[in-house]
Amino acid sequence: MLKITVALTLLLSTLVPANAHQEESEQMTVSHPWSRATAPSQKTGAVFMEISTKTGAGDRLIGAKSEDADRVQIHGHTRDGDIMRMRPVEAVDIPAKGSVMLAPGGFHLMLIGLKVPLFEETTIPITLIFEKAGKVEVEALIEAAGASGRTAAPMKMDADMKHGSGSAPAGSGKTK
Ligand SMILES: [Cu+2]
Repeated sequence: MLKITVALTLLLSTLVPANAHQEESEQMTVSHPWSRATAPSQKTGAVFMEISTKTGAGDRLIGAKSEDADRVQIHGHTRDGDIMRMRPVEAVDIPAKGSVMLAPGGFHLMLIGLKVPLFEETTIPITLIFEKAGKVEVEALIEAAGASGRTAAPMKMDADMKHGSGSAPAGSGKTK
């Protein structure tokens, strides 16, 4: 019986992809934290993940840090005309018994002043700071430089912008 269990465990650990890792604390689950490989000259990087609360109260991500970066900011995106710009935000609200996706095109953690290049298939330690849950340590997996991530949110910008791009029918709004 034991042999079967061991075999099964080995089989499972082979099947589960490396990016399925997650960190759990009493109040939080952080699923698949990941970032992209960087060139040696690149001093910034973005980290993505899914954060879920298990409690009925919700929580807020209010900060983050990493020993491999000078500082880590929480960034969001806002639309500025046709351009999506990222900018620091104070916090990310995690709804009660809900989850928030930090994904390309949306919220992310910005690594500023990277001390080491991020190499594919290594990890970078990140400390997440929550208002209620306190510190949660995660290891973000470094994926390929161009990775969009299993968790990538679909980019809807193109479709949305088409509304305004066509020219209005000639003479609309005017009477002859
Ligand atoms: Cu950013």
